[in-house]
Amino acid sequence: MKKGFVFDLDGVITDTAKYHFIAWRDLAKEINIDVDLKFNEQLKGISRMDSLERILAHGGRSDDFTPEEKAALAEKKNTHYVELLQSLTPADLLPGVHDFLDGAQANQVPCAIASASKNAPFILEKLGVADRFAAIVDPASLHKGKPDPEIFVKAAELLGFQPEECVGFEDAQAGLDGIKACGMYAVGVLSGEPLHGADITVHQLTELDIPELLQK
Ligand code: B16
Ligand code: MG
Repeated sequence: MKKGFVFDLDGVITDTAKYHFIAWRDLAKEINIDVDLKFNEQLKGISRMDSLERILAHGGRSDDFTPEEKAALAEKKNTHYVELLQSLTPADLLPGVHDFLDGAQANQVPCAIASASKNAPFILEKLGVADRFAAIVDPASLHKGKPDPEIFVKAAELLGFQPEECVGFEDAQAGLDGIKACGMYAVGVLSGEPLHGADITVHQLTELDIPELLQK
């Protein structure tokens, strides 16, 4: 019997990947690196600094910047990203999310957020669902990013459960690998790219029956 739900944010609760893309693309352009939508796929679920490192490697510029310059580049991207986030409203919840969170509440299943994003609390406020989550893992408190399972173990712990007692929801392969590595039941949320290793995949949370899911 499952007792808690652990959600990724970007790609599961809302689609912020499009804003990350615009902000990274514009930043990369300034340093003469081209980032397209296909490349952007591999940044999903990856932390801000790791995303920057991947972009620099992609452009063959890994050794061209000091740590201070890299921090400034990441900060610049984030400032642009946060500007883009200002337009978020509850209408930006992905289809079925609102009803699913209602269902979780009705079934007395506490929910947590396991997102690599340091902007998660702000995004949840803008979406009007911050009060639906009993816990939000602070990514700054982690030693390793996804695909390491640490963030999911921490989310379960904050809910007061073992990872095996939780269901994890992810749209990115890195996150899904983390969920499986700690023994959580994994729901893969498909958004184009195939996902490997999920216990079940859906296109929208509306496809799931909560009482049935809790029996897994
Ligand atoms: P920030 P998730 C991730 O969110 C995004 O998918 C990834 O593209 C981003 O780099 C990361 O958050 C960090 O975000 O720059 O806002 O701290 O999928 O783990 O919810
Ligand atoms: Mg995601």
